[in-house]
Amino acid sequence: RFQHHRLKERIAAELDEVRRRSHVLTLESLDESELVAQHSPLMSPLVWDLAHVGNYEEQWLVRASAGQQALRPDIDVLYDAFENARADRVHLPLLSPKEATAYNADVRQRVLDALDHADLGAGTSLLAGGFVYGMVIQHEHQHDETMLATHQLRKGEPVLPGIDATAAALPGAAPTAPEVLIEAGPFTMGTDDDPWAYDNERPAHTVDLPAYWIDTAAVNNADYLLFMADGGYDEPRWWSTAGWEWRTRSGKRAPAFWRHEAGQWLRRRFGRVEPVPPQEPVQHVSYYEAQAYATWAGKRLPTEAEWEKAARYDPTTGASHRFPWGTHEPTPHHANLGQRLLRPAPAGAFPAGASPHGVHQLIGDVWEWTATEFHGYPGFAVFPYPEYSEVFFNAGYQVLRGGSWATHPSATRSTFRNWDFPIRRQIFTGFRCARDAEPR
Ligand code: AVJ
Ligand code: FE
Repeated sequence: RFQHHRLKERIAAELDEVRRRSHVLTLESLDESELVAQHSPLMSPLVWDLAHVGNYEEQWLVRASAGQQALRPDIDVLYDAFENARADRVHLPLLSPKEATAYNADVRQRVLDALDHADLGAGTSLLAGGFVYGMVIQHEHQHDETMLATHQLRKGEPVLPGIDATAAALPGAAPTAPEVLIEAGPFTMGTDDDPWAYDNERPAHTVDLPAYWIDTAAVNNADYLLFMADGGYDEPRWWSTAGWEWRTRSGKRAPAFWRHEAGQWLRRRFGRVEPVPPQEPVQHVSYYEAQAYATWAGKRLPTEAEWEKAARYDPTTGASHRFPWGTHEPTPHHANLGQRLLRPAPAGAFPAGASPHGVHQLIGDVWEWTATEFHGYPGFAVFPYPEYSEVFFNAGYQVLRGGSWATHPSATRSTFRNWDFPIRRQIFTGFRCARDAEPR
């Protein structure tokens, strides 16, 4: 009982925290005309995300869990992501920012009332261990990261608090070795017992990998500029067939949001134009650009299993942990998460977050492209609905791992799987390289 009391307090605090962040990204930073505008055909109007997270919360915590009637059955269809493509949402009769805020508050009040009486005991129900609350909290955090991508695509003056903070407070020594060897052998991938893990992270299963090398840091802007200076964008031999097709069709020759001016590379970050910082991990590159860089460097992208082994396997005990550093919840010493800095940090800034093998910053900073297409693990079972994961399996999505500086600590871990199309660049994604230990 005491345990559940603590869990409920944590759930209520996390619900409150995520809503505050959603409000910073909407009501507190932009006026109504910008909230209802389409900043990019890739993204929803921000006011859609705002009411969508409330509608999702209502469906799962008010209706499915507490068994109550729908507050606004008429709006479900507007906020169903499968009914309306992102580019079309601006044309729907959406709730205004004021209406969305009132609706969300109404939902939240019912959720907090129901939480008081909820039985979070054992069993396989939605409520067991607080799973469905974790699902809803993580969902809103994921939309907060999506809303931040909308802010990045938005034209205009900076509006986000913290945009002028520098990364200078994060020195940290660069990792001593550029890459480490992960010995051949089995490890436990995925999880059976992580209380907030999504269905796609389950079940735990043994994967036996040959030995491989993996970089201790993500590829940084200085590295990436060498690839560009070496004509990387003009050499089909570095690119996959699909990648070269994308490169020629799109005409892209640099990461998104970069521009070359008066002999130097600048980037636009949330409306602020600044020189590209050489030591920061490169971000806003497509899977195809990541692949081409890796090939040019004589390496390749890690598979998803290689990434996860590097991020959680402890060779001295044989155990797989929730985080590279072990089981401790992420703190600001472990990783660059949670939109504290609005940018990735240089290599070595989080020595306390390194893995037992000495691989740095696997969690936080930038999502990392892997060489694996999103799929279900052996023994996968839908829980609680197929539209979260299953409908995206084997459908041309590439797995992303680790979380970015924009990801909240409760919405990532070493088993967490994200996915997107290989051409996408608005997300906060970079990559690290790997290579075989034995010639194939
Ligand atoms: C896991 C980030 C790919 O945003 O499409 C949000 C998360 N699912 N609402 C997405 C999600 C339903 C999902 N990603
Ligand atoms: Fe959603």
